[in-house]
Amino acid sequence: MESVCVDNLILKLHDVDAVKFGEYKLKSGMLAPIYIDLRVLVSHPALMNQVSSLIYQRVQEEELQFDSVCGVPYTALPLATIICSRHELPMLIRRKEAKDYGTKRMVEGLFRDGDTCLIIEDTVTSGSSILETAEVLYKEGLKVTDAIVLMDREQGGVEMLASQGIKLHPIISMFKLLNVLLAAERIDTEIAQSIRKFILDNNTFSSKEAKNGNDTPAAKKLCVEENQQLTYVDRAKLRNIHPLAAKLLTIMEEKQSNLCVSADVTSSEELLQLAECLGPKICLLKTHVDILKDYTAAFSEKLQTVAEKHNFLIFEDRKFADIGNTVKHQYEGGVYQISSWSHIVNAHAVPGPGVVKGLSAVGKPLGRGCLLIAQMSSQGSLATGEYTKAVLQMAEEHSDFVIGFICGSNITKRPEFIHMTPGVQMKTGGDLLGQQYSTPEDVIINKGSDIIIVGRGILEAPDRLKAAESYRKSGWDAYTKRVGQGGQ
Ligand code: 5BU
Repeated sequence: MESVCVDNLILKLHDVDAVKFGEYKLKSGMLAPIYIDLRVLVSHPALMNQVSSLIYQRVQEEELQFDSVCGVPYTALPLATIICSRHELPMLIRRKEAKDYGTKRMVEGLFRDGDTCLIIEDTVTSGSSILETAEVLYKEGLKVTDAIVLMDREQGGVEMLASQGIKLHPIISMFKLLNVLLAAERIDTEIAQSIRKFILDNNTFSSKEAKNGNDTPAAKKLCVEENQQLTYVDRAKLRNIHPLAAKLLTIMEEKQSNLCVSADVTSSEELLQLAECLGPKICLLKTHVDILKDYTAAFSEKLQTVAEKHNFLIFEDRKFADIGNTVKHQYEGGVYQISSWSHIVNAHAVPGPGVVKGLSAVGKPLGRGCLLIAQMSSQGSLATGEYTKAVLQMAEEHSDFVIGFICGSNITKRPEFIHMTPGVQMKTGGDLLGQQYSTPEDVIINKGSDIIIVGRGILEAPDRLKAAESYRKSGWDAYTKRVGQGGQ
């Protein structure tokens, strides 16, 4: 229903020339193959109503909590007005310039110190106009946690705002817009392709921005080396981070460990001994509970006790990959009752968003988190390119439950997502069944991942504890080098 509505809106926006194709000079001087001008909306009252309804629908779907609404001047101002009037919500108006007589207020309307204000915007490229409005609101003692935008050009705005603690909820993304116009034969494949390339090549959330000096100090710090210098502890403090991700990042910093041991053993006693012995060295213990020959509920209780004692989290590498209704049962019920003891699980994105929704229905109320499998370490994996990008988008749309990815390299600059990489050994190479190994340094420094997942590199070592310590140290040294704290 919702997607029919959005598709229809996209066509209407094209009809009224709010979306144009050709060669357009942007404010920055750059030539762009697409131009989006939502200022024309005011001349089309039916469209204004449709857009306002979609924005409010999003507010409800996301269950956003706020005390007032502010539209970024000027285009989003009438949209905010319609929404606030229709739903009887208090509105604030941000002045572009303080008037030189009277109160000199920058924000008009009633509010209290500490109130939360929801920002509404028509289109986002870098996110700077939302940030500008948020900064005016901050000065008045207001908080901004969320913003809704009709059209996201997917050029880094979501990531930049996330780095500033603002979660952006886009209604139409550039890629969606292109797909709809392509399907309706309003544009041809060549134009769609050239715009996709332009968007991917012109992401504004990059080190260039920081060098230009256009950013706030926090954004500058985040942009250096594409977000690689932010510490785990800095990320744990991000305003919009999932509490479980924050907990994991805090454990990592406290234990100086970005090591996840993959406890691929077949007896529960051996697994518990492993957890007890390696517990102090790890931030996370990964299990494949279905390879245990003697699983009992008592085992999972004991494992939780060891996890608490040594302060690590448990990650059941279950790789859910069915429709929402089935994964719900697989996660909650059966012999293993995974949701009752595993802090983190993972899922393939193949079934579409239903898999995340099904898992989230069980896991979210328990404070659990999920990793989406964006890439795999095995040779010939199909999880690459466009698939990986679609996984990222799915994660962004469900960031209240998805805390990160299984991947081979950093796939998003959004610092609240944790990247975990399997296929790690001290030497590169592989096994006879397609596993491929990278070194801890390569994974953390060159690939920009956060956590190394090590199985046989430790399990097959003559001294598992000694091996775990050397992986912990390699992973941690690589991280300190990456964030520029090495040798201190
Ligand atoms: P190894 O012994 O370090 O090769 O074990 C790697 C573990 O990570 C093993 O449990 C796999 O099931 C798991 N894994 C992986 O190797 N590659 C992947 O892409 C994913 C999981 Br997803």
